[in-house]
Amino acid sequence: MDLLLRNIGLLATPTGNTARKGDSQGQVTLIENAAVGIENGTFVYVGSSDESLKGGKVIDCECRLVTPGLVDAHTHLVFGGWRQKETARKLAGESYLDILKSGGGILDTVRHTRAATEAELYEKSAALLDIMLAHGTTTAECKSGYGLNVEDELKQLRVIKKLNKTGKVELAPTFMGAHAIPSEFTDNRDAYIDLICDETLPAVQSEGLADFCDVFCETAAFTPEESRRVLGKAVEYGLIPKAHVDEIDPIGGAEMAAEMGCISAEHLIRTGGAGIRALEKRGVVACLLPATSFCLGKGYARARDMIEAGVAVAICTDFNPGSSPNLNLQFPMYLAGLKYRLTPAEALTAVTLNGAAAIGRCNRAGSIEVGKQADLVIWDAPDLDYIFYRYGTNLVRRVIKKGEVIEINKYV
Ligand code: IZC
Ligand code: ZN
Repeated sequence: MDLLLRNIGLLATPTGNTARKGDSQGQVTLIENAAVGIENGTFVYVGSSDESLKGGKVIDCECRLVTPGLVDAHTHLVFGGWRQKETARKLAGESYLDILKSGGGILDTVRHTRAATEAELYEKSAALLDIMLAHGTTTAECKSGYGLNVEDELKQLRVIKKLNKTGKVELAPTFMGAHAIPSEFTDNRDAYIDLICDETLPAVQSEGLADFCDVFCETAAFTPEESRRVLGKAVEYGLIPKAHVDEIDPIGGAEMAAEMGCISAEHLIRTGGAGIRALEKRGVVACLLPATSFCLGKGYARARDMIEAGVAVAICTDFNPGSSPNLNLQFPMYLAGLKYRLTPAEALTAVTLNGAAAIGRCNRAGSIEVGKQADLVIWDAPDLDYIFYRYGTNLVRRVIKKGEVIEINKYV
């Protein structure tokens, strides 16, 4: 063993290589006085802390909590500018969609992203990614969608590719050219969808820049019909579909996502019973984003109903400059308890194994099990309840990513 973690007060992890649904979402393995052995970036021992265990480097976890590294399965990490000026507009009564319709919101970020060079976007995103890692995220999904033309979508995706090579957080790249209709196509939306299908998608595929394709199916963005067209084309190009649905208006998005065989559906704030049943039937992971509900001051998704209906629930930050400028997954974890009434065990599964399932990686990430890649968090916490209780402070002490130890925080 290259690395041995001993004297773990409590090891808490979901197990398995598939998303956990229904009752099994809340069934996590708990081992007191545990140890974990790591070799070549992979877990080789998970069990009790036996004195006879020997390792190269030994870390005494001093009775702390250890969980899998967090998987943030929904972020818009790479963008130019910020949108702090929108806060005053929101407080004065303008809604997210009002701001978008007036040429602000996503379109404001598009202007700044187009104006930024690839190197500038890389520097900015790398610094943001370090903050994510410091809060326990070891794998994240990352979307384009602020270029909205061939060249600038590719620019964003190339930044993601480079971050993946150089940074410690692993990224799952998603093409999201269907995030908004760019201003130059306001009066000709079909032509923009043609551009995505006929030019941007083929270019993304030929450079191998994305694994997934996402669409913003919403009033003032893309209709379910338009979303079907984009996702259908993406599947032809070998990308796995995802969709932002029912965030603001329920226009049939969840049903569309299920019909298109999406691996995950995002937001689902307004999704009702029929939508929940459709997701369950097709095994779509529900990526819920409670920090976005918090930021928009709107309702919360029916997470309990989803779990009870047998839908696998993941919880993510939705980090973006408009509706969720927060990189810390611990905050939505807290909201999952307060607003969704998830138990700590259900919420832990939501930010680890089920997050990994939403990006097709739960065979190698999302749990602490022999054979999986060695991603974990050592928390400054004595038990699982504690990390769903002390919101507002970063409780991460150390992160281990593929066996590499990263010191985060000595004083919590
Ligand atoms: O930049 O506003 N909902 N897309 C859909 C977003 C939020 C990101 C943004
Ligand atoms: Zn999003």
